[in-house]
Amino acid sequence: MEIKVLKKLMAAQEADAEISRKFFSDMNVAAVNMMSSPGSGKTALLEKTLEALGGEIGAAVVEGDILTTLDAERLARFGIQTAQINTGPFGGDCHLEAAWVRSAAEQLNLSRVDLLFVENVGNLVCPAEFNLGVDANVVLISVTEGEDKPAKYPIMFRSCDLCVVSKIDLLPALDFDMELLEKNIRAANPGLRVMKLSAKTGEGVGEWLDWLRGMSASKKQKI
Ligand SMILES: Nc1nc2c(ncn2[C@@H]2O[C@H](COP(=O)(O)OP(=O)(O)OP(=O)(O)O)[C@@H](O)[C@H]2O)c(=O)[nH]1
Ligand SMILES: [Mg+2]
Repeated sequence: MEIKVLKKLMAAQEADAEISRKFFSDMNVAAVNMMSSPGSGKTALLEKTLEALGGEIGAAVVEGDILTTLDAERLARFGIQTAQINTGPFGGDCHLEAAWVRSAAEQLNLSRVDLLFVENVGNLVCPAEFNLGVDANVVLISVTEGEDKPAKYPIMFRSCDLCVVSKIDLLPALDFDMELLEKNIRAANPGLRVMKLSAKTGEGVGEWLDWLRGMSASKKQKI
């Protein structure tokens, strides 16, 4: 019986994800879901991205946090539209769900938006289980988290299209084995594309921006 209930719940999530996929497609936006442990650098990378892109690509952000609008405020400084989802008032969920993201996105004027970033709640476990119907799922892992994370949290790495290894400017201060991390990533998801970058120094950010340009170009341009 429990299994049946769980199946029904997840089937409802998948149905919602399909509605969102159609919504993003109708709105002609490329939706990119950013996931990671708390503090891996999702907002910092978005800040760097918005600074580097300027107005080149129309962007907007749906922010997910248990409480606060701190990250949305950091990103609104770049003159983009932001919509905040706080899960705290309704149970403090540690992930976002497709219907919530769609409702938040519906609050935005997407007529000039080509790229819609979703910053998920900082968590390496739960967000991976919820299909948001986006165009791409991205996981960040910072070099301070340890090489073993893809082995310990494989579902996240399996459910993503891109893995960003962040904070590489800190490598000289750490005993971090990049080869071991990459081996663990490949074991979790052999085909997963990996990019290494620092939002602080900008090293490697060019490859990320090119990937975003490709995502945006896969949709009809609005500007
Ligand atoms: N040295 C260094 N620090 C970074 C880099 N990226 C982020 N940080 C720092 O890491 C901390 C957390 O960064 P955030 O961007 O807030 O992380 P987040 O993933 O958005 O965190 P949550 O939204 O709380 O899950 C901040 O103090 C950042 O300044 C980087 O590339 N290099
Ligand atoms: Mg953040």
